[in-house]
Amino acid sequence: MAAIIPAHRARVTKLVRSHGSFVVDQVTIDRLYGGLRGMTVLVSEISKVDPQYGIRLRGYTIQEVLDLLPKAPGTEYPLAGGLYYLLLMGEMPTLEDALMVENEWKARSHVPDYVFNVLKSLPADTHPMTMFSQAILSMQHESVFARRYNEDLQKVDYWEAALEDSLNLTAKLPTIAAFIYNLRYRDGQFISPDPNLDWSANFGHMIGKGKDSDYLELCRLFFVLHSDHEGANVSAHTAHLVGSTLSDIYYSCSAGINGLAGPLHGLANQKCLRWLLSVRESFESFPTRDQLEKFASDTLNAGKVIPGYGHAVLRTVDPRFTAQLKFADKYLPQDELFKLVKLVYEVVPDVLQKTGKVKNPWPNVDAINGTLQYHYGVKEFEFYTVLFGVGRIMGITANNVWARALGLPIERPVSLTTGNLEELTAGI
Ligand code: NMX
Ligand code: MLT
Repeated sequence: MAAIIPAHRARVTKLVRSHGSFVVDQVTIDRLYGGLRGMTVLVSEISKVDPQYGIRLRGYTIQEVLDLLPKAPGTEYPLAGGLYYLLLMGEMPTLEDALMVENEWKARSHVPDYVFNVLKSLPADTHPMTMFSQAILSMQHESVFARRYNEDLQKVDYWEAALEDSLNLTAKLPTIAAFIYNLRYRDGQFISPDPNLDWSANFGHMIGKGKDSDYLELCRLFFVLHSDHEGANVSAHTAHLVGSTLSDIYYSCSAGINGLAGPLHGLANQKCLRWLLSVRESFESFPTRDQLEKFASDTLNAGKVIPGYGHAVLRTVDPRFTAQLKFADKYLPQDELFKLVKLVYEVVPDVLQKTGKVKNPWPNVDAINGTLQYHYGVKEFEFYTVLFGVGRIMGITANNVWARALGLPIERPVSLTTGNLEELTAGI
C-alpha cells in the first residue's frame, strides 16, 4: 500500500484542483426528506453499485470476483484473504498474496479473554448483534491508531496505523462470531481455530461444523458476498462518518454494526427467514402460487414489508442473491425451504409491482442467505446478521484505511429546518 498510495493521492489532488467545482448531483427538497436516496454524496475507492448490474468490487462483478479470486487447494470458493487484498490494493491477488493476508490474520487472531468476559456478563438473551457490537467496542483500547495519535502520529501516516487496527480486528472476527454463537446456542463450548483452515472456513470449524466441507464452502461464499456494497449503505456510511472524526476502527466498526442491525438493512435476513417459515407453517403442504400471492398481499396489507425484496439503489435482481441461488441449486436443490425461496422469487416481484410504489421489486442478498444457513443447521436466525457483519467489516475497514490514506476530513454537512426551507421557497 505504501507503494500505491502516493500516486492515488496525486490523482485526487489533481482531480480536485482541476474540477473541484464540477456539479455531480443536486440537493432537492424531496431528497432532503427522502433519506438522500439516489443522491451521490460520498467517495469510496472500494466498490460501486450499478443499479442495473449490481455491485462491482474494485471493478469486478460478483461472478468475476468468485471466478478470479484465488482458492485454497481442493476448494471451490475464494479465500477471504484474497478478497481483502483486492479491496485494499485494487488489484486481483495471486494465491501468494491471498495467503499473505490469511497468514497475517492467523498471527493476529488471538482474542483477549476480557472480550469473552464482556460477552458472558451480558443477559443471556441479548441479541447477537448487540453482543457483536459490544465485543468490537470492548477492544477499542487495543487501537494502535488511538495510541499513536496520542503520541506522534503524522497525518501522512494515519493509514498505516489504521491498517494495523484493521488487520488486528478482522483477524479476530471469526473467533468472536463463533464465540457468540457457541455461548448463545451451544452451551458455551469453545473450539480453537484450526491453523490449517482459512479465515472463512475457521468460523464453520469453530461452531462445530469443521467436518462439513459443504458448509465451509458456504462460509467462504457468504463472507465474500457480504463484504461491501459501495460506501453509502447504512453500515458503511455510519462507519465512515464515525471514522471521519478520527475515531479508530473499533469505534467505527461497532457503530457500523449497530446500523446493520436494523430490519431495513442487515436484519432483513433474520426477518426473511422468519417470514419464509411463517409461510411454511401457514399451509399444510407446499403452497400454490395463488396461496403464496395471497400470503404476500396479506403481509403488505398488514403494513409490513416483505423482507429480502427491494433496494434503495439496485433496480435488478441482486447478483449476490443469484450467486447464492447457484450455490443452493448445486448443494441443496431438494431443500424444501430453498424451493420456497424459488417460488417466492417467482411470485413476489409481481405482487410488489402491483403496489405501484415499490421501485425495485426484485430480491436482494437477504432473500436467501438465511435459508442456506438454515439448511446446514444454523437455525438460530437471530444470529444471521452477525455473519453479514463479519463480512461487512472487511469492506468497512478497507474503506477506512483509504479514507485515512487520502486524508479525508471530518464529514459535516449542514442541516436546515422546515421553516428554513419554507422561507427559501416562499413566493416561488
Ligand atoms: N415490501 C413492502 N414494501 C416495500 C418493499 C418491500 N420489500 N420495498 C419497498 N417498499 C415500499 C417502501 O416501504 C415505500 O413505501 P412507503 O412509500 O409507503 O414508505 C415504497 O415501497 C417505496 O420504497 P422504495 O423507494 O422502493 O425503497 P426504499 O429505498 O425506500 O427502501 C428498502 C429500500 C431496502 C429499505 C426496502 O425495499 C425494504 O424495506 N425492503 C425490505 C427490507 C429488506 O429487504 N432490507 C434489506 C436491504 C438489503 N440489506 O441487506 O441491507
Ligand atoms: C448492503 O449490502 O449494504 C445492502 O444491500 C444495502 C444497501 O446497499 O443499501
